[in-house]
This record gives sequence, C-alpha cells and structure tokens, in this order.
Amino acid sequence: MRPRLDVWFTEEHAPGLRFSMRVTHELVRRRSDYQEIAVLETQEFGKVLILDGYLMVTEKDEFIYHEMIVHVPLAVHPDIRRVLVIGGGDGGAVRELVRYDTIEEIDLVDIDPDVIDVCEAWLPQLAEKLRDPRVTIHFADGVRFMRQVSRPYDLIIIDSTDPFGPGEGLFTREFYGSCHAGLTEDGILINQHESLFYDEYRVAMRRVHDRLGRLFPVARVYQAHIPTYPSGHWLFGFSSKRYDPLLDLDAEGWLARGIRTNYYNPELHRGAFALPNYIRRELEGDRQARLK
Ligand code: AG3
Repeated sequence: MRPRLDVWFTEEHAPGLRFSMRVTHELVRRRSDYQEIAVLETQEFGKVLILDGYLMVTEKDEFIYHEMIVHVPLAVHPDIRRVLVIGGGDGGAVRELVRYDTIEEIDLVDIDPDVIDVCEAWLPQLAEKLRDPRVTIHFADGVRFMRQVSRPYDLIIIDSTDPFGPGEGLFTREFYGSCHAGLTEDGILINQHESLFYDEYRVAMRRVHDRLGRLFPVARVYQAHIPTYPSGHWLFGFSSKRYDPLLDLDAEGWLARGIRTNYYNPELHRGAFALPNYIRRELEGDRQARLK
C-alpha cells in the first residue's frame, strides 16, 4: 500500500502534552493586523478555526461551548433584551442569542474584521446569524469599547481567546470594572474561564475569579465538557448583580420557549455548577472546600 500524505494540526496543551488532529485540507491561512487566522478541514472535527496556532472552534463540538455561554444566563434572567458579546467574531454566540425573540439588540465587539470575514466565508454554521437585523458589529478593542458604554446591557458575554495576545486585556480588573458599570442593575456577566487542569492558566484564572468576586455579589463558575480544548474540561464564569444561577433558574419558562438544543438542558444547568473539589479549592481556597 502506498503511504498517504499525513498532515496533522498540533496544539501544545501543556509542556509535556500535545493534541493533534488529521487535516484533510488547508482552506485558509492568512495574517491579519492582529493574528494568524487559519481554517482547516479535519477528518474528525470538521472545519476548525485556529488563531495564532490555538484552536478556537470546531464544527463538531462548538455547540457545547456556545450553548453553555448563552443558554445558562438566558434561563436565569427573566428579561434579557440588550446583549453585548465581546470577542466571538466567529458568530457562534450570536447564533444562539438570536434564537430568543425577546432579545431586541445584540452588539458584537471584535477587534479583528478578518476573523469575521473568514468565518462568514468558511464557517457559515457559526457565522450565519451575524447579519441578523438585531445585530450590530463593532470592530474595536473590547477594553476601549467598554470604557465608553452609555446604555447598559442586561447581559455581557466575554467570548474571548486565551489570556494573552489580542485578548489579554479582557482578563483585567479594569475591564471587569467597566463590564460591571456597563450592566443594568440586575445584569449578568458571563466569561469563558479556561480550564484549570493544567498549570498554565491556573493562577491567572484564580485571579480572574477573585476579581469578579470582589465586584459582583454573585460570582459562580460552571463547567462543560469540550473535547478539543485543553484537558477537555472547560469553565465559564457567571457573575451577576442580582440573580443566582440556581435559585433563579426558571426551568419551565426556559423549556416553554421551545428552543431545541444539543447540549444544554435545565438539569444539566443545575449539574454544571457542581464543581470538582480540586477546582473549588483552587477558586475558593481550602477552607471553603472543606466546609462543603
Ligand atoms: N474561545 C475560547 C477558546 C480557548 C481555546 N484555547 C486553546 N485552544 N488553547 C473560543 C471562542 C469561540 N467563540
């Protein structure tokens, strides 16, 4: 048998660990003003978007991330009308948001117009709703955009990259402070919270949780299983001025909306806030973990 050309995309998830997928086609590879953008066709995960060598989304498992970043707050807050997505130029979060007819306005702020162009051209499964009439796209730095928000939002979603490169500012105290100021008095802030399994971002993410806990009366973390992200176990932050993600969950109200999902459901919502002890300890300190 003749050997076939064997091309693989590899991301280093930890200094001693690599994660690879077989690539069947390289569809795009382009340098924007901010980063290197690539879309590859892979054997197992469909098309994948890669920024500066880090895998951002795959067609096969993006539903988990985007459903969890959107439906969790929407099942808790009874009246979300104005939403801001920071990052998220792939359009996955927006696609889930537009399924709610009660949402009136969605602002999307992404620093890099090329990400949106590439996703509209190559990843329509994600980007298909970016032109919905309720959506306004702003090409801007999220940190700067937040400094000048005049009308507050009911929900802000930080759909960022990892805490370095163009997205670094989206993990700072200043930025969270302006998110807090840019929310209504019962607003919710959701942030992608990385994984704590490998050492790389553990300390940074503990700091993030601490910063959010100082600003918001409710600051919780929830989890999902995402096969292609480092460790396959991913966290999200739920910070809120009023609503508690479990006490205020309106399971029946959410089910009555008839939104068909592939991952999210209200039972899973409850379970997602039950964190493994090593994460509780990391985020809350040993004392808290022993008490629970
Ligand atoms: N944002 C989080 C991606 C993190 C992946 N990290 C990594 N592969 N090292 C995804 C944005 C999707 N809208």
